[in-house]
Amino acid sequence: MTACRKTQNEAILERDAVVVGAGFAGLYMLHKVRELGRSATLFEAGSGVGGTWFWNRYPGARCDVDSLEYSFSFCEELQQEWNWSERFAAQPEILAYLNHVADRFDLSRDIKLETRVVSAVYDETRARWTVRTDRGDALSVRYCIMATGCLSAAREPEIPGLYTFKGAVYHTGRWPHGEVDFTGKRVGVVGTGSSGIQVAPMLAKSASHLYVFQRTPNFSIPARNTPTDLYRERQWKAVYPEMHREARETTAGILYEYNTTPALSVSEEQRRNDFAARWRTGGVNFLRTYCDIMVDKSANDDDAEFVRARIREIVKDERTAEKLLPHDHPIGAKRICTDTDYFDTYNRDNVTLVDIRTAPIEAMSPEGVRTKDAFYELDALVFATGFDAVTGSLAKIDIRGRSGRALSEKWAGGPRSYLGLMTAGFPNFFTITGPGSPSILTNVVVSIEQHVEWIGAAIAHLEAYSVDAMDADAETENAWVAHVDEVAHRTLLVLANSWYLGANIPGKPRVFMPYAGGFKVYRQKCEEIVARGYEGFIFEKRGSAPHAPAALETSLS
Ligand code: NA7
Repeated sequence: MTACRKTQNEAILERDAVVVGAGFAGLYMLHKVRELGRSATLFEAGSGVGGTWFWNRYPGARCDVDSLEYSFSFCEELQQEWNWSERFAAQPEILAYLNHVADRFDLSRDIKLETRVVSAVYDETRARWTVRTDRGDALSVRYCIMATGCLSAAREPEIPGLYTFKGAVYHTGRWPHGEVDFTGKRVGVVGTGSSGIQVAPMLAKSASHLYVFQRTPNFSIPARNTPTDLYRERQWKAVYPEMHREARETTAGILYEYNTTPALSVSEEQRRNDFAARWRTGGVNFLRTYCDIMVDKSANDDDAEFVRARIREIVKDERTAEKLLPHDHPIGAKRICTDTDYFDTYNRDNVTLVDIRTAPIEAMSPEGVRTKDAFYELDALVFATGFDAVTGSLAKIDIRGRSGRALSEKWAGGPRSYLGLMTAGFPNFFTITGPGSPSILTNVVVSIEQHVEWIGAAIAHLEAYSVDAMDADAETENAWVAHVDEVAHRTLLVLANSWYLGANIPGKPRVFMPYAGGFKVYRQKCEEIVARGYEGFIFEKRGSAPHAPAALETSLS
């Protein structure tokens, strides 16, 4: 339904749904809402579609999930017609894919670019959301769907004097369009997470000198990227739906080689051989060498020691190698990185590792960076300092549910949701890959598809039975939040100061945000909850109801 309602001062456009964000999640959600015969507007802050892959266009940006798996499965023709050129696609190719998806499904006519949603307010009397943007749009919708992404609120450190620096400053998560030429420049990179580890080797190739400012050394596994194996691609395409179905039966939503053997049940020699084999194959599959690496500290220590030994082997200068060895967290407790020649980069004469753990950055001046014990003259500075993950983009929007309660207030002690899909007190407000769902611990495209399909089915259900509003039950939500926390504490994931826990943002409550119980278990729970009549959800129905099924009737409040 599309209509226009005039209030005292403004025209408010009426749509069935608003979708916020035009990444993988938003594009598929828009398509899904349309499939249901409902109207939707998608607002996107960027000047193009692509979400994470629109913004993170820094040199070296690349996915760490196999391209054949990091793509949509909802349309067989789409799967068949798209050809990936590499095992791990680089950012431009993923962005081209998402543009292709937008064109193929004619999504753009409902997408408003360069428009940031600033508020979403629930009106209990009408069971509708009023959504406003920074361009003056006002939309009244039944369904408010946040596809804002887990890694989209880029974070720049506050360094005294930063704005006096006369060189260029970049953030990997907000990289400019067009070529940035570092030829002959003295460049600094702050941060050695995935982005820093990907961008540093690229910058080292053109910069006259590259300084990598490292606060915490990180584990990284060689990606071993290759051009697409055409034989393998043909094999996949012959059985694409089966491959995706199989992936949905796994812990990570990825067809890794999962080993069910505990690490310490085999000999030390066997472990060395197994780790070495996975190291040779490359990729994050490395963490699946044994089944208990993320739950047994001794198994994890052994794995970590193997990687440290490889770093010592690769990096020729011993002092640099020692500084690069991660010791402060279990391997995999921070998102494992994959790289192309990251550690080798330190063998170049034009690359210096600067340990800012022992001598922190104190200030910037027009000429460069001053640490506690030295000054580094720079022409450009690249922040690879990460994101206010999972909740950061939602926190930027003034979201108000029942009785005008702000989401920021409800989540002041950490995000609270039921299944990462809904949060009690915010009816018809859905989050795709929200906190409390497996999201970034999985192949996020698989998680996104599962969420979009779940939300689509919920909307179809509400429409079929003329239900006005669906909400999470507060008690059930409390139980889910406790469960998410408890599951995380069964693993080693909580032993790092990671963005999973919000530990990278000063003042952010330390709560493990994604659901660590695995994709398969989570998906089954979601399906069972629906089969039991949307157990743990509350339905509100105002007008006279047509026939409602028993399951719906019992849950109507
Ligand atoms: P990450 O993984 O959060 O890494 C950020 C890096 O920046 C990390 O090494 C941080 O060190 C460092 N950092 C952050 N703030 C500072 C300050 N103030 N000073 C010095 N160093 C700092 O972000 P990425 O963009 O690399 O990757 C995010 C995800 O995107 C990744 O996991 C993939 O899933 C894709 P710290 O470890 O906090 O000491």
